[in-house]
Amino acid sequence: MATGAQILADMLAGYGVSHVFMVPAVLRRTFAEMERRTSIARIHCHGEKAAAYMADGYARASGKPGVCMAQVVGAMNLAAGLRDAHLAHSPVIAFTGGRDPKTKFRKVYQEIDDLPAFEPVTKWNATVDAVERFPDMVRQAFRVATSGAPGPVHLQVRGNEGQLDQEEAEMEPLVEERFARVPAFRPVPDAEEVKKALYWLERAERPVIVAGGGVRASGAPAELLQLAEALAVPVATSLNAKDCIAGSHPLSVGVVGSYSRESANRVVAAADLVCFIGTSAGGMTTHVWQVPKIGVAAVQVDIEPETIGRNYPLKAGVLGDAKVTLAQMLAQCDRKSAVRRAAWLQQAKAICADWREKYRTALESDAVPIRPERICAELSRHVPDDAIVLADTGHAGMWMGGMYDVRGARQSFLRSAGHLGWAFPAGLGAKCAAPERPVVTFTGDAGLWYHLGELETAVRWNIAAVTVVNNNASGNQSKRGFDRAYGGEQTAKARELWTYRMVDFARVAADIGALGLRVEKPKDFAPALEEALNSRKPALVDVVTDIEAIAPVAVS
Ligand SMILES: Cc1ncc(C[n+]2csc(CCOP(=O)(O)OP(=O)(O)O)c2C)c(N)n1
Repeated sequence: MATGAQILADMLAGYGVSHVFMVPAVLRRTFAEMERRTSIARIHCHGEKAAAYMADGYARASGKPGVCMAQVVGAMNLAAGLRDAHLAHSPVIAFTGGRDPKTKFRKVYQEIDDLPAFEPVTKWNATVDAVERFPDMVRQAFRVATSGAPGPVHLQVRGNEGQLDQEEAEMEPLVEERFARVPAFRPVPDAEEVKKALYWLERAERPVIVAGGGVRASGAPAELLQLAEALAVPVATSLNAKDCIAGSHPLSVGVVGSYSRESANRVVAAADLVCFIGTSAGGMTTHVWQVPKIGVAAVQVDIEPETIGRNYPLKAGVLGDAKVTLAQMLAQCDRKSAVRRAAWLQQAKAICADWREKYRTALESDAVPIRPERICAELSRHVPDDAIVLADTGHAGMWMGGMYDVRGARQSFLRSAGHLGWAFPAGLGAKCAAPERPVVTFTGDAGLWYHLGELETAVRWNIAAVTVVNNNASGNQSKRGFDRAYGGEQTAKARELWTYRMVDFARVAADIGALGLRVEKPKDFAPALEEALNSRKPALVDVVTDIEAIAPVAVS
């Protein structure tokens, strides 16, 4: 006989989970068993949404499911935190306490029916109602989270605090290693469809590849580059797949879409064939289907059948794992066809050179207050070769998507899929997943404020991630929108809609026990970043930036 708590603790350890992120009180007995039976770190956070973001950062940094937990009253806070994981196809497994059939509908303290709230943010949303179901339900949770296009899963455990874990049954903590990380399966594509995709790619005179997060999930960046090089095809990426090609690679044209680099949008707009790989070609990556225009000749490779052709009618649609498919395409492709694209490559290069020239002044700016473009350029140069870099959304995504360059295959780039405030806790989760790698998070001050309390969590656990704050005492991405809303130029009073007090976050950080460094001059940024990385402590680099700096809008 075993308790649910023993089984759950053993199974999480069996799947290789090293950290769980939670706010008590949930699955208390399981936490006691974790201490007795495993070396899993139980990261006790200040908020459930941040706990979900930490689990998400952990998952994206490692490819292993990230685990977060909340009792019934915190369940919707946790669900809110799964929104970004859902949009980003990140394998997060959320456990919550839930209603007991013996007492439901009787106005139990703190209780409502939370289950529907998890429906739109999960691939699978289920209840564990009898203790003997722990083994199969936990296995299914890992299976769903890691297979196909990955995504979040929710298990609601009976009892407002999941007290079902105290009960006993005859059960075994059997785990299936295949589902301990992404990708669980590598489906092999249909040979005819691979041939068809190559047929179109080889004949195109101005083709471009648009690579998405599926390429990273599949571990296929090397195969992507080999195919692009063999056929001489420029590569644009979604923001989610920015780390699939170095910014300095001769075929790299940048991030395409809304939070993008102008050169990528120009190249994709001029292409005569677009090859989508591991991307849903959604609104963000295509600037609401303006780049490229619907009707362009297109081929698509994806692991999800319903994604293939959803947004662009196709000449060929290949259902398969990105790595396996790209390797097959590489083995079969006609390398001689590359000569057909010499003029196109020159054109793409010229477009990229134009972009660099246009933004050189901003990227090298010595202005005080500091320009965000300069921070991005400093990060491109100075983050270590094996760093994990995270960017928040809004302006942080625009600045980093457009102005930052990944330097090589050992660097990772993770981005918020749209939720302001994601990056700081996600960076802490990423550091838990990869303690040996430097983690550098770029966020605005509005983004930081959301979960600033988690700095105490970072100090308590010595999670030595570095957070760079683009501190303009505002959410100034909103400035342009409010100018428009006021019919041209906003009133002075309208600033109350998007500005804050200027706060010295370095002092706040120091008070909490982290390293806090304030940077007011561009030349002081690189030494501060180095000091932060070397400190081996949670560190916050608070950069005072220009409130008038507005990121360029996407070109369509
Ligand atoms: C959860 C959530 N709420 C609201 C927004 C809308 N939003 C996007 S950017 C932004 C302000 C960003 O401010 P900050 O992080 O300080 O960066 P800045 O624009 O100042 O560079 C807001 C409110 C969002 N993306 N996510």
